[in-house]
Amino acid sequence: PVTIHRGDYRPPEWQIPDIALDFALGIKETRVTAALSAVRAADAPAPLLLRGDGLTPAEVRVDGAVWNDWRMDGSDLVVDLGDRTAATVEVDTLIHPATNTQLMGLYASNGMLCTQCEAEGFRRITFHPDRPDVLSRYRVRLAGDRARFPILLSNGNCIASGEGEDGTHWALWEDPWPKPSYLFALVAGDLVVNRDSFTTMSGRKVDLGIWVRDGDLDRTHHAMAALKHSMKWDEEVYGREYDLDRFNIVAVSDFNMGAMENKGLNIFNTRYILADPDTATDMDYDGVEGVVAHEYFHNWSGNRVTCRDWFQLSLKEGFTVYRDQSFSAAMGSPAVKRIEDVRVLRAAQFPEDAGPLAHPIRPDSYQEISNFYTATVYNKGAEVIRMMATLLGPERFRRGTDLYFDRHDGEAATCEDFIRAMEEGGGIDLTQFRRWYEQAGTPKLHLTLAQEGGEWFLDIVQTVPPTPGQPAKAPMMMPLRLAAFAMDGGGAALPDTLVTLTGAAQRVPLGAFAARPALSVNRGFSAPVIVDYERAPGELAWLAAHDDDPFARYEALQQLMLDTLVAAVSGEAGNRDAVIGAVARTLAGAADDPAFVAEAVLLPSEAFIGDQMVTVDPDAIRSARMALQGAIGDALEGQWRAILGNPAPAATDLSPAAKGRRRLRGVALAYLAATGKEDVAALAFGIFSSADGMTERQAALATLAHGDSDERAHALDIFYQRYRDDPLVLDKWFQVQAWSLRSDTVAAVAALAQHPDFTLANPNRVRSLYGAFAANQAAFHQADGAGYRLLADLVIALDPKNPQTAARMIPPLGRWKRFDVARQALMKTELERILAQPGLSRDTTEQASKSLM
Ligand code: BAL
Ligand code: ZN
Repeated sequence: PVTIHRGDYRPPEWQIPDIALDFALGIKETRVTAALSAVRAADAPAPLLLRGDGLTPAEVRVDGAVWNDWRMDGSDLVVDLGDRTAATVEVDTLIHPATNTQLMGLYASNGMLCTQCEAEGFRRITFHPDRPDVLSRYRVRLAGDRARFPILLSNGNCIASGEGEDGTHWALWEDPWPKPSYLFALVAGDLVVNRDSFTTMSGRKVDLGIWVRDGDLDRTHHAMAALKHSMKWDEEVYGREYDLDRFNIVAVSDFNMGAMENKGLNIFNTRYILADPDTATDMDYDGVEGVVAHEYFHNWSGNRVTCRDWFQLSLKEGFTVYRDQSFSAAMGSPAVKRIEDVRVLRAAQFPEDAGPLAHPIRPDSYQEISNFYTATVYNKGAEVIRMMATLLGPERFRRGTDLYFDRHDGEAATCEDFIRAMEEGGGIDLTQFRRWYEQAGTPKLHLTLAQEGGEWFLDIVQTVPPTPGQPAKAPMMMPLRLAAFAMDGGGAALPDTLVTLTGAAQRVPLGAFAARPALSVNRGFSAPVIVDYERAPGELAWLAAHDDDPFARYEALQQLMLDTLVAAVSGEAGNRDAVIGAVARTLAGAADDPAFVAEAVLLPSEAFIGDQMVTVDPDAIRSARMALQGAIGDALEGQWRAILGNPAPAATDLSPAAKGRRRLRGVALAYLAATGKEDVAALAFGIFSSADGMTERQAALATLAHGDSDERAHALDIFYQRYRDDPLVLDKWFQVQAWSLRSDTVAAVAALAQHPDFTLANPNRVRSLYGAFAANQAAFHQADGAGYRLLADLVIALDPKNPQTAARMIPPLGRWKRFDVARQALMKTELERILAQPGLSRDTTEQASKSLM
């Protein structure tokens, strides 16, 4: 495969200010006529390069006349326009939505037609430059059978519609805002709508519509509320107003991503639109709110200001994730949201940064851009924006974003443009900070305390580990929030302080303390780094109880648990009693802030424990974690039972307090189950049966799924029978079984892959079974390699159908260096087996070959 390099960027030779598309829609066959008004941007004559993927031009016309001066270059169309400086180039093509299993371009899902164009799917619809720095005004005519496609939607405003012949009808859509082709969208199908409106800050009324299949309307209210909250929040916090008369969202069930920010016509995975208490958990509700906000916020951070090229992806994604995280924090608990976001970062991004697929948030090269929609570009990208916001403070950050939006409105911008706006708007020099865009790898801060006279100092040594292609690293600039406390309660304390780190070694004065102070460091997770610091005895327990920063309190308890777990994996005793004591003290605050307490008392995941070890031992980690969970369950049995003894809040109560109580009940049940007490299966089954909503029902089912009680089989059967016709809920049924801590999970997953309801055609279903399984560390890494084989079989079967989703399943196999030699060999064998498949996609080839390095 060809490698594309960031440094090779050249501006387009032709711009396409206007484009008219004409679709004669059919599920099996759709005829597309594209009229591109091309204007030469290069000084000298240059052919017009139109990208294509799987297309054949039926006819090419230039300025209305049939044109023969064109040739195919691979799958692209090259039109020779001589020395013209402008021309209207028309191309007719025929495409086949029903057989488009890649779900890129125009495809059929559940009898409707929809599109996904980011990053390079537009070229599967029609020939086009298909690069984000070519922006056009679109006029789109959709025509099709009225009975089959009563609803015809595209970007912008519907300016005309009418009846055609033979039961057809048509609609003409016009989007006044120039946009890149990746933001084009159309939807045609039999849909119903939840309509509402929003009045913008300048008093303009915007019609809002959420379009779904008949029967799903009642599940769209949360998404609509989230949309209206997002619109208001973006006005209040960023001064950004919506810019069209209508905003439509369509939910489709077969979708590679979570959702897509097409201008004025967002297309969503049903998973991030549909929610009601019977079928969606609190986490699902939060997911809907966050993704609706994310896609809406893209209207400014992505659409009005777009990316010059795909290397700049984090310009829109990192910034927009930061925006949606801030929004969700404002809608609920900022502390809990921060904990959740950091957990995601550590679970998905830190391993990526430490493995063969590590890349900077602005990559230097790629073979297939779809492989770079990663936790690094998204979540680490958001952390990088957050650090700039922290360094600048809210007012100067707002001045920076205002400058960015105003200066680049209507443009295709770069990460450099964003940083420059921050520098000028915020009055700060970010020269060194730019390294976050250039260097991959999670920085490590090695901390030691020093004492001179009565004064204490923190010595910080920063290292950034080598990553593929980047053997040596320079120190990063970062904001580090810290505080110090006298543990005896008396004496001085260093209040919350923001230190800007720049050097490889730096000394920070902490002040005068009579004895070694407790150090609260990287408060709020102000920088996405790993902190290495030898704590004094009792320090973590003290911080877990007394730190005034909730994130730092959470972190202290997690570190205490982690130290004990890592010790146990190595056969040492660790300090179980300290953990139990700290959990008990934290639980005492459960009535005031159940959501925070639930997060804080959760044990670190098996994968995160593994990340602390030189060689991951999945079986020892599982045993150690289960043993500690059982010990905490036993020691605090009364507290867990008391939490479950109180009545659950009504499932319709979605207040942060109610969600927190439900979360804590789920955690309590898991701790009780870990005790192995005989009555727990019956208790869980009771909760499962009497639950009035999915949060409690799923938590009870997941707990039962770990065990081997009669109740387990019974509950799984009841759940299946009740929800077998609801794809999103059936996904949960697959998921809880793939997550199971049972020793026969590999065999169970293999059997579930043969279940009549399992299908490779639906990415959600694939992720619910195999994505959950690959995250189940001990099962996936079963010593005989059966888990690896299972995942590789999936990749091989899925790649010809949907290479994008197949390639995203590979990273767990690429972590082989972290395991023992026997597992390494087994993992590499599977990667090699994948690579040996004839006709392997570019997506999977890139991921598998890099994973072997
Ligand atoms: N732009 C792809 C989907 C998303 O990040 O919103
Ligand atoms: Zn996005």
